[in-house]
Amino acid sequence: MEIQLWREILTPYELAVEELIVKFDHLIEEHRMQGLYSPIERVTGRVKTVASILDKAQKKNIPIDEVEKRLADIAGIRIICQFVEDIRKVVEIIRRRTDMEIISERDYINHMKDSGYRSYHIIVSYEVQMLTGNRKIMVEIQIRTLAMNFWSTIEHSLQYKYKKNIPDHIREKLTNAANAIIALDNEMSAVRSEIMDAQNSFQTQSRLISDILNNIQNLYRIANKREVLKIQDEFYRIYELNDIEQLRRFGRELDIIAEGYRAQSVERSARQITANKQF
Ligand code: 0O2
Repeated sequence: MEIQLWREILTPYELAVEELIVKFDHLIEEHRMQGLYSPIERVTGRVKTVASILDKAQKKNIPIDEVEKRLADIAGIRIICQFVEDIRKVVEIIRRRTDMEIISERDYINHMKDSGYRSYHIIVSYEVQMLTGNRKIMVEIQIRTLAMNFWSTIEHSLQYKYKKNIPDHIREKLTNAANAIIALDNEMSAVRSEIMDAQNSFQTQSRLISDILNNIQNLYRIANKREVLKIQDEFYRIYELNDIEQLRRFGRELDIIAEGYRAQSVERSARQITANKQF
């Protein structure tokens, strides 16, 4: 098949991957904006290369003109979670969505592959709107923890290096490492609530500080310079105390002052959302 034709074939898959990354990234953002712990840590995606599609088609005896119908992972999304428990939550989120329809699910977490590979796979049907009309395509979503991802990335590169014939002594090490990953994920689960508390309080604090700084910045424009400098010094003093309650109280008092100056911009959060999207 001509390269140009492959480009055309892969265009809707590229669009699907881009759209889904934006959607899952936005879910992370929504959780954070509401002060909630996000079960999704990060999202990546890729469209399989033509070489890799041809390779897989050949191995599975799939004729080229049936590749789109029979290869479910031309478009792939990878969702990385911090804890094993988060994977179930992400699966529930995907099940509830109306913009994608689940075709199949594979649980390689409770049913680890012989290689030691662990991950939760969902194949969804996802509609993209192209210039030429709407197209429903299959997308494979892989959901796994940071630790599982570490293992599978290393194993994947070794498979590539040894052309899928990994020597026994390395295979053995990978099996040991896979068991260590299970133990690590279990250990992390045991301290999950403490880690989540620490992360939540860090997020609350950084949101509070950013609100205070926004208020001070707004006051700079309209209030008396000397008064704003005094407020700023007070902020630095309280900040150094490292006491979230005092910071909260200061934030509330500052809100009242800013309100008095009509400086507390209602557009603030809208502007913050726009800024986040630029990254
Ligand atoms: P790549 O290079 O990541 O795209 P099947 O439905 O069982 O006939 P398929 O499609 O191989 O065939 O399904 P499976 O086994 O669920 O694998 C889908 C993808 O999961 C693979 O895609 C890998 O990305 C990942 N995967 C599966 N098994 C392993 C494993 O043992 N090690 C690692 N590192 N990844 C694995 P590709 O196309 O094989 O590879």
